[in-house]
Amino acid sequence: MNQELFQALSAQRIETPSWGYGNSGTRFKTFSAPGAARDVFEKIEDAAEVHRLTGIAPSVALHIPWDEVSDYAHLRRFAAERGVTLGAINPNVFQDDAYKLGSIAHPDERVRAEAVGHLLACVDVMTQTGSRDLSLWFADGTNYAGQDDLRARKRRVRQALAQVHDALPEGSRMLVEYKLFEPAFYATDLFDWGAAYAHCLAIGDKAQVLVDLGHHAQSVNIEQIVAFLLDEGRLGGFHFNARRYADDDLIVGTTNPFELFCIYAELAAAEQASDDLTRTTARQVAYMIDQSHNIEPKVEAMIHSVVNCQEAYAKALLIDRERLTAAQQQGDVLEAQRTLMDAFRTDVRPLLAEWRRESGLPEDPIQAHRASGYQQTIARARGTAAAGGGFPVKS
Ligand code: PSV
Ligand code: MN
Ligand code: MN
Repeated sequence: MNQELFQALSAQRIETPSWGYGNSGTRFKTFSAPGAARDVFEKIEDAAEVHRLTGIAPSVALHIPWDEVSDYAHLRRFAAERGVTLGAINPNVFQDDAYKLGSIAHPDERVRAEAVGHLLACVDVMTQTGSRDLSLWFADGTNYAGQDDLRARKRRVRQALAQVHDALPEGSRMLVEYKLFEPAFYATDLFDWGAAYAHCLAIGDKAQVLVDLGHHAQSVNIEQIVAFLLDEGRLGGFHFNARRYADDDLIVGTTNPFELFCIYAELAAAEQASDDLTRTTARQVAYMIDQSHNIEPKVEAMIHSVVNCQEAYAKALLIDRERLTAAQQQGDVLEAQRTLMDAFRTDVRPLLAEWRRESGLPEDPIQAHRASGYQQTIARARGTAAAGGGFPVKS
């Protein structure tokens, strides 16, 4: 296999989310899955299994307080013994009763202070877990016109984010996620990439934008947002998933394989860019999955997700860049499009099987998982834990 291609595939990383291994689901009903992880230790065991079979998922994101423990050093060792590390820390300021009208944008200063206190406590957790990224998503927003002062809310958000930014240790980052709507339905305080970007620019270099594929209006060109943020040096990370209607959190690359390919096409190009800022930004992007599998076997669903990202990236690496640039410069619209489609239509499964063989991994991770009996073992050992009803989800 081409050496450069092999190296790029070996360097790919996908972080899996702790909340994807527990009983988590939709707004309406969370179905109990046999063997679903019951605590953070079992979630880490499952994440380690995904990494063992895929070789490119060596870290697991934590959600605090869902994954809160009294001894993070112990948790870190527990993960290391299983061959994984603790990844992004995701603070949760959307489930307490106090946050009914928001967290960092709440009209009451005391609630804002409580929320910022939790975010700062999570910065402390990061230092214990060895995490580089604090991944921030806020449910803040309003349901009715006139419910609150939109400009005041923006200022409250800015102040809180700046406070957290300034508490971040050197070398760490805060990833600011945006979302068009839900749970607020009239206005969301961090409603799109522009709002997140404006806050990041204002508060400092450690703040970058996180793109969640499920958080846009229908037909928004996400790869263009990606290209723009890469070029500005402000793309920090991804939450991969697939959507059809809203924030569906389905398996990445199922409803959106071409979108996923186009996103990776931008990233693969930026990784080789001659511009230093773009190249270093691209090489530090945190790739994470943010899904909650409700009807699927969870570990297998996660392997499936990681493999889908790997296939999209492999296709992006196969784009004939010289041919593409020549067509673009000649204004040859259809040749440029065909160049991209040639890569997209390539069946990369044999190539990836070869890469896995050379990397000492099972050629077909899903088949290997099915044959391993892992699912049956955890179902026996853990049983079927009772799951909750509707929202709150993903716990
Ligand atoms: C919100 O929809 C979100 O995508 C955020 O990333 C959260 O951290 C994650 O889901 C888990 O609730
Ligand atoms: Mn997300
Ligand atoms: Mn989401």
